[in-house]
Amino acid sequence: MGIHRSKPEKQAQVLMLGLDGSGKTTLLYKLKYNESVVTVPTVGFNVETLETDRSSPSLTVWDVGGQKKMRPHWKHHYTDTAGLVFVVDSWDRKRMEETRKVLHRVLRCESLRGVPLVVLANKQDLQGALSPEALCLMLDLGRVCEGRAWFVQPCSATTGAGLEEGFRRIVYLMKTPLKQTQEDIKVKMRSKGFSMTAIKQVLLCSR
Ligand SMILES: Nc1nc2c(ncn2[C@@H]2O[C@H](COP(=O)(O)OP(=O)(O)OP(=O)(O)O)[C@@H](O)[C@H]2O)c(=O)[nH]1
Ligand SMILES: [Mg+2]
Repeated sequence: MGIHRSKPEKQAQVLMLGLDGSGKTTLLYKLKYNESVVTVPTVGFNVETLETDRSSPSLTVWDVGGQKKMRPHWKHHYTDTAGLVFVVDSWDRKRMEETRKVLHRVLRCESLRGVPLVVLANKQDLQGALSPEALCLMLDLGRVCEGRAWFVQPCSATTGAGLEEGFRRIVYLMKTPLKQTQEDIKVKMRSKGFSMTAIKQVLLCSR
């Protein structure tokens, strides 16, 4: 799926998933109202509209509860999803294996085939948080994201750092065919004088 038309749609659905406690609700309200809310575990979902630039559709963002008992409901949101945002608690190494399994299961769903993915490496404000590169490896993203556009964005829902970039990235991936995405990154990095090694490293995190 995705948005590959010259005239933008008025709105596009972005589905935000991730384990319970990864920070989905906190970041949704930080983005929408620039407020730090005190959250309780989401039972059901929250939905908010985020405006983007004029040439892009506004985003209807669905934040669905991530507790185990909520995960069977995720699939009901897949059909109209144009972009997937998967939020990870980068600090919690103990739950990385669970995170990997859950993410892989989601990505195997036929109805999400080819849907672009942004992994938000959240809680970067905490000392000892895993880097995006480390997350790429631990979640085995290179292999599981074969055939889809993807990117790992470091962020903090507490400070707000990286959140807008993450959602700008999902809009970009939804609008841009996969090959073009990689080419754009290469050209931009070359023009800024980055070495081929650095470019390859970035492409590893953004196929
Ligand atoms: N330090 C830090 N804490 C965060 C960050 N984002 C969220 N938290 C905290 O993590 C806890 C869980 O956040 P939620 O936003 O409720 O998590 P959730 O992903 O919506 O959880 P479910 O609704 O159960 O799926 C809260 O105590 C938040 O304050 C962050 O970037 N940094
Ligand atoms: Mg929540």
